[in-house]
Order: sequence, then structure tokens, then C-alpha cells
Amino acid sequence: MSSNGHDSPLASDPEVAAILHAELERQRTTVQLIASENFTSPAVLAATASVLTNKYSEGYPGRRYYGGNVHADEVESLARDRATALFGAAHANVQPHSGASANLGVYLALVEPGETILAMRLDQGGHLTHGSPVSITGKTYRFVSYGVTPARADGSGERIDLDAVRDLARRERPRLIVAGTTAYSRVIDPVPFREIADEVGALFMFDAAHPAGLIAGGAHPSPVGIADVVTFTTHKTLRGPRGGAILCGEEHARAIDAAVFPGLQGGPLEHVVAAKAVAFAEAARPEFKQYAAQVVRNAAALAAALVADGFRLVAGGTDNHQVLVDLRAFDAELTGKAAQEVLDRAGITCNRNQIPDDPRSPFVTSGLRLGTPAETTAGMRESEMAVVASLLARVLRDRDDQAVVESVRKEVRELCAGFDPYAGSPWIEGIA
Ligand code: DSN
Repeated sequence: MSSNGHDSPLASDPEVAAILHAELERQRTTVQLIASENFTSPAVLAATASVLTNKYSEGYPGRRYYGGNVHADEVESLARDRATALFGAAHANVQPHSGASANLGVYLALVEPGETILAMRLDQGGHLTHGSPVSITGKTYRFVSYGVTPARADGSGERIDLDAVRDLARRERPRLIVAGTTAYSRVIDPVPFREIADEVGALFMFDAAHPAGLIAGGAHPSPVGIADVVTFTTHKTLRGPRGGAILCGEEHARAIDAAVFPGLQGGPLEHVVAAKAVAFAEAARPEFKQYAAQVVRNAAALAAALVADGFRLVAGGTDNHQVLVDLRAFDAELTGKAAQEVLDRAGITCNRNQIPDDPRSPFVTSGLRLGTPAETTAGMRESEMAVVASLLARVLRDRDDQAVVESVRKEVRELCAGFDPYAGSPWIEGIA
């Protein structure tokens, strides 16, 4: 029996049940500022926990290798239709297990091993799958990398260096140009990338893992119809289950589908595909437009409050859901690692992150990445962002003072009590 008196299906495994309850409690009582996380709706959670997890469905709707796929076909067709309608795309593949699988699927479909891909370097704000030497992408393809412009005192620097993209594209003649980032706080305009790709005869992929929800909600420009292929994750700003997806025109549909299955993956996770379908429908509602706009407003409020507290922000601020903090102006001795650890103890969850040209290693870093998607879902607004920024600054300023850390932890708990993402869903304790 769970604490709310409902029978818990997990009563048979108290060890796992206790861990899941502790995680639910952590999510409810600490501030979630990881830019790539969100709180899914109970409907998304319910679909993820459904009996479709029992089903094998290698192939695609109408072309499966096993029997019994009538309902898997229905749900995957629905997810594909909802994805194409939401983003205005001709074709969607909703099977990638993650953003990394989606990106790899595109490379496998469109680029031969050893051919050149132009993408953003990880330490400049790109992603592992944009050619990091430790990723299979960097080992399989010849990546050439661009970064951001130098920092400027007025905050106008640290933008994607389009001159470098153009120069490198002209010199290297890549097969594919990738736009997309994981640690970049400004809007990414797909049009200049398209122009550069056209000039050198390259294909253009837009990795919308981070801004997918902002695009769906109309807060950021859509790359669909401009890029040849758009990849995204479903669990960040889009607020769906953990997973990936690919959008493309009909001309690439067969190659993309064949690359995802059988090229890269085995059986799709149809329970997650069902949850993706739920999330796509939720993102098509008018409330989601308001949500996307509020995510951006909250990030701007968080940024302004952090600047007032003495932090330097990479790129001088934000246009999206995230803020990249350069800790050195606040305290030259403070590393991202130390900041993340003490903030964790105070109940403020975020991740250390390299900043452009970071002198410290990726494991230590000089930066913190903060994001607003999750707490905006929980109902926080600009005034709460100012409170969060001041709590964060207090902990970092007095990080060796355990009494300060404990007092902030208490205030965080009190703040979060008013913003429970799962208030009104008592059944959640039965599965979590
Ligand atoms: N881990 C994701 C992020 O936090 O941005 C990228 O894969």
C-alpha cells in the first residue's frame, strides 16, 4: 500500500519501490534546473508504463517481422502523423531511442564512412554526436568543427561563428552540415546554414534536441522545410518521454527509415512511441504555446537576476530555455564541479558545463548550465526565477558554510512545496 492508500503495483518489490519513491521525493523537493530535463505529464508517464513494453515490433507500420502488431501499428502511425502535423514535416521516424540514435541514424543514411561532416565542437556548445573523438560519430566520419565568436565585453560575442562555418564549408566541401547545440543560449537561425549548404552542395541537418519544444510552441523559428533533416529529442523542452525522432522530406524517408531499422536499432520501444504520440498532441495545444513563451521569459528572468548577483553569462544572456554561466567573474577559484556539488547539497539541481575556450577539463569546467523547462512546467514564473538565482548565489558565495547550505536547502524545500509537478495525481505514488 502506498502512502496515499492506493495499492501499489510495486509492492512486490519494496527495494525498487523505495528507490523510485525517493526519486519522486527528490524531484518534488529540489529545484530542477538541468536544461535538458522536464516533468512529463501523467498521461505521458502512463503511456510509458503501458503493456506496449511487452511487444516486439521490428519494422514499420504495415511491414513488421512479427505477428500481433495491429495496435503497435496504430500507435506508431498515430505518433508519426502527430509529429508531422505538429512540425509541418513530410515524414517522421519516431523510433530512435535517443537523440544520439537519431543523429547517428541520419549520418548512416546520408553520409559514407570517412566522408566529411561540418558541425559544432563539443567544448564550444556542440554535442558528443557532432563528431567528438570519443564518440562513434568521430571515429566513423571525418568531422570538421566550427565554434563561437570570441567573447565581447558588451555580450555580443560567443555567437555561432557563421563566417567560420562558411569558410570551412568552402574549403572542406562537407557532405553534411550540422546546426545544433547542447550548451548555447541564443536562437539558431537555420537560414544562413541553408545558404551555406546550398553554396557548397552539402546536405543540412538541424539538431533540434534542445529547442524542439520552443519550435513546436512557436517561440523559436522552425528549421523544418529549410533543413533537409531535423533530429530532436522528445524529453527536453518538448516535455515527452525520453527518446528521439527524425523529420525529413519524402526524398530522404526511405534511407532514414532503413538506417534507423535495421541499420542501427532492433525492436522499437512502442510504449515510448505511444508516450511520444501523447506528447506530440499535448504540444499541439494552445497551452503549449504559452508554456514555450514562459520558458523563454523565465530564462531571461533567471539570467537578469544572475547578472545582478555578479555572474558573467556566456553570450551575454539568453534567447532560449538555458543560461550558460561563466563562474570565473563571480569567483575565480570556483569550478563548475564544486558549484554543482554544493548546489546539489542545497537542493538546486544543475550541471557543470564547459564554457567556450574553457581552461578547465570537461570533468571540472568553469561553467554551469541552467535551464527553465522543468520548473516552468511546475508553475514557476519570473518572480520565482529571481528567488532561485539569489538562493544559488548565496550557496556559492558561502559554500564552505554548512549552516548556509542547510538554510538554503530548507528554503528550496519550502519554495518547491508550492510547485509540485505532480500535485493532483495521487496515483503517481502507486507507480513511482
Ligand atoms: N545530455 C543532453 C544534454 O543535457 O544536453 C545532451 O545529450
